[in-house]
Amino acid sequence: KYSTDVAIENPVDPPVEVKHTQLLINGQFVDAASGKSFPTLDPRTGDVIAHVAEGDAEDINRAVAAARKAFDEGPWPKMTAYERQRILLRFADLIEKHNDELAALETWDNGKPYEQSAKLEVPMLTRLMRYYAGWADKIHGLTVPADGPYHVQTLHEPIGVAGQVIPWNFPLLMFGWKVGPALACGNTIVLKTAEQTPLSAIFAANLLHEAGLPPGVLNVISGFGPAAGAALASHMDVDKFAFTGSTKTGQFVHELASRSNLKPVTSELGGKSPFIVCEDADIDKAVELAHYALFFNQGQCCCAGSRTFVHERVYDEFVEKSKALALKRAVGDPFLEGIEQGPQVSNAQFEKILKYIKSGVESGATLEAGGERLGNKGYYIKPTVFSNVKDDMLIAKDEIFGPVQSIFKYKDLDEVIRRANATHYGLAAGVFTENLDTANTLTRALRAGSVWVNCFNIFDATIPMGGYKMSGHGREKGIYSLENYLQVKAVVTPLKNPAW
Ligand code: TXE
Repeated sequence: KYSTDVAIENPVDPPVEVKHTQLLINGQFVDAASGKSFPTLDPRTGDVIAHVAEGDAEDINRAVAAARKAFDEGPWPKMTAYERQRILLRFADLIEKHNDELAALETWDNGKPYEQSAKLEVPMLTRLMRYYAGWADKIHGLTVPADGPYHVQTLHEPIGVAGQVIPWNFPLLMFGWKVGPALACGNTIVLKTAEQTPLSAIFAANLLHEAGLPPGVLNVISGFGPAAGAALASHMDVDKFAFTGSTKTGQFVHELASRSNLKPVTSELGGKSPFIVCEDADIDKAVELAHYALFFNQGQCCCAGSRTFVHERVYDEFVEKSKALALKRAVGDPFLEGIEQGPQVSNAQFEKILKYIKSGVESGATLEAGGERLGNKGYYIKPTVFSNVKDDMLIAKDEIFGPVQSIFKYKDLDEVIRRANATHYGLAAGVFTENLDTANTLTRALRAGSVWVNCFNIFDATIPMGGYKMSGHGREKGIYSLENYLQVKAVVTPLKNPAW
């Protein structure tokens, strides 16, 4: 069953030291203007890992001024695209070199399995940086065949100073998704990390300077949302804002951005993604993928397959097998080998999830597995499975963001399409069938930014990701992410001799 022994009561020593805890402004590590700091906690114990400088509006002002200067006076936007590309490539090499150190910081601060950080996420960050380095010298405008005696061309220019606020569930990947396209396009940046997980991004930003990034191009502020994040979203000198976090905060920052200087906003917000298992699906594979779709990263994924819809003919078998898989999941100290699930990121998230589990039981869903904390220390929760979940229950509607799988029963395709789409969210969906027509019908009918067929959680650097409806605006990764960081300028000049 769960790996409760030594692993939770006696946490192992993380194989890394914390080197950087200050703000990074204009290429220098500095304290917060207020002199304040806040503790970042180890989710395995609730103990303090380190005290980190606590940036607020004044530090945001300092960082924006540095980014403004680096943009307006250069050298960054004025360097050749090839020079920018080479810095990003050197950065990727440095990430690779420091893979294990970055992975250990990520796991210590966030609680995710070290193997996941070291073998999947840090390598994905390296890959992302090489991907965006590749774009740096391939961004250019068009020649336009306008009516009249004019030569018309478009210039694709960087938008300016980008403000970026990232969450705690994938601190390094969110850093990469935001910083990569902004830098490739020649922008400068002020990035605010999440207060739960400030450590890995400061380390990565320092490597980027080691790779040759000029001062002021990337400024990193640790701090809280209302003080630092809101100041960034509403700053008059910030030209573009990008946000990943909750839908509620997303609505707020969209408002701040528009009320200040109408800066464009891209946002990646919550989700309640359907995972649809048809009667002809390969059941064992679907059970495994549905489990992975929900439990990956302790269930703390914006695109988690948190509504598992299963056809009535295979429902009982599916529930039995899902329960068995959840009971087998290896939960424990994330630094130990073979651990699949660590603690939730914080006490607030831990409490929120336990409240949802209680509400699931009270509203009449069947608790098949888990349903309570694991051990007496830290923020561990047993992998939880509910069957007989009804659409009007709270656990069916709200984003739980934890290791809680909800399994629903359906009869036919039209019904499941209607129910899958009956949500304010629209981030992702999974479709499990061997029938091409069924797959085509579902992929077209589902209102979601990503539809994975017979697979899930495929996050390649080239694949765009983003939401329909209240899951956000715009796309990250892939070619589509570049337009978030570019202005298009139309340049029109008269032709002296239009015949030629
Ligand atoms: O989110 P917040 P929280 C969802 C998930 C989770 C819930 C709450 O359901 O349980 O949100 O998490 C910054 N102005 N997601 O409270 O508050 C904050 O400092 C500007 C889904 O952590 O949205 C952090 O950097 N910024 C999600 C970031 O916003 C503000 C990932 C996210 O915090 C701010 C995380 C403000 N007023 C949570 N207030 C996903 N889409 O992957 C906070 N922030």
